[in-house]
Amino acid sequence: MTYSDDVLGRARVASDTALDEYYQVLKKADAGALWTVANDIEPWYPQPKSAPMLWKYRDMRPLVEEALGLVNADDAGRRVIMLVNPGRVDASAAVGNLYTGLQIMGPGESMTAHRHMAAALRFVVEGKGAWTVVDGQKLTVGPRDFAITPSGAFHEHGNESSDTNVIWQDGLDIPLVNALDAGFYEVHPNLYQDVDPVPNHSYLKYGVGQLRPYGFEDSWPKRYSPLFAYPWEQVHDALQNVAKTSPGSECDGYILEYSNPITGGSVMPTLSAHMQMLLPGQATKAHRHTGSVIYNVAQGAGYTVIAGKRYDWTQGDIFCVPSWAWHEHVNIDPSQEAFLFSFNDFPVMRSLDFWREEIMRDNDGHQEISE
Ligand code: 1HN
Repeated sequence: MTYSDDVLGRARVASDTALDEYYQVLKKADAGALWTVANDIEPWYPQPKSAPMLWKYRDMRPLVEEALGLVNADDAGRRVIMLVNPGRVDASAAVGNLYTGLQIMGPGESMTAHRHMAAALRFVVEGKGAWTVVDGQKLTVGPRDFAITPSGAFHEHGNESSDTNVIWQDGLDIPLVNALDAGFYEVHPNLYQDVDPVPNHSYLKYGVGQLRPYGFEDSWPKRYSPLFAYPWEQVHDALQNVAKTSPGSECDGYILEYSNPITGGSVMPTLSAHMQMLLPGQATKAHRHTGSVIYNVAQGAGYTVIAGKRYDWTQGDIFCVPSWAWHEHVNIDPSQEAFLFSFNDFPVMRSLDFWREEIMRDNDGHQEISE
């Protein structure tokens, strides 16, 4: 494929008065001439409306805390500050078809249960005492833990600490669900779920790494993971271990996907998530792929070059990579690893056969940095 804009075989009808009048007539008939839009609606390669973005936690945290004093969580439904891409304001998307926000819960707060078509995931940024009840199972989550709230699963949550706020990042596929006009929403008929008396039930049953639950397959017909929460310590140890065994990925350092223990696949049909580790001083090579990614800096300091521009990050910062944008990561700390949590819509890309990836081979695999 070539990426030139001016070639035979592409729409190139010059405008004239007769045509302009004809276009007006078509418009009145709720119709249009394909050749006036063909090159835009069938680009040579993905042309996301989303820009690469970086939201610094030191800027966002005070704004999120301000909401605590301004709105009651249950009045708001959820007390969430969304991160909105300037190119995707209409869809409330942070990038592509992914939504993200920072949710704050004060000590002792709790919210009522609901469910919706959109799938959600959480990554805890700070605070102890957070819990969520998903499908009737209570999960307790702390900093850097990851949890899922699959499509159609009732969920409610709160903060049972007496003195600290909890801030977690929500990730949802809302823009995708809305693009497909498939959104449903339901408040729990009793406002709260009946809760399984065993906390962290899904972890006790399915969270045992290489020990595959035997004989439970038939009882889990759902397409999402039966394991709802993934503790940070395990992910951290697994990354340290895998780093002893191989040089890792040239574009991602050491990277693990949170997976469904029954299938080995992504945690949900529309969203997947990763944790990756960059060794002290490590610089990866650039690649680009279809699918959008939102990162949360779990630990460390460094920068990511996205589409030729450098974005410096430190713990708690959130940044995004639009589909098909070149990106490469650098850990600037010479003595400590950096950890990047991320989530993406790769399962959608793969299930529709839309997945494409390219590794940069020019310039020793690195982008020219423009600013
Ligand atoms: C939602 O249900 C939650 O349950 C958070 O915490 C953010 C954003 C859009 C739609 C539903 C939650 C959400 C959301």
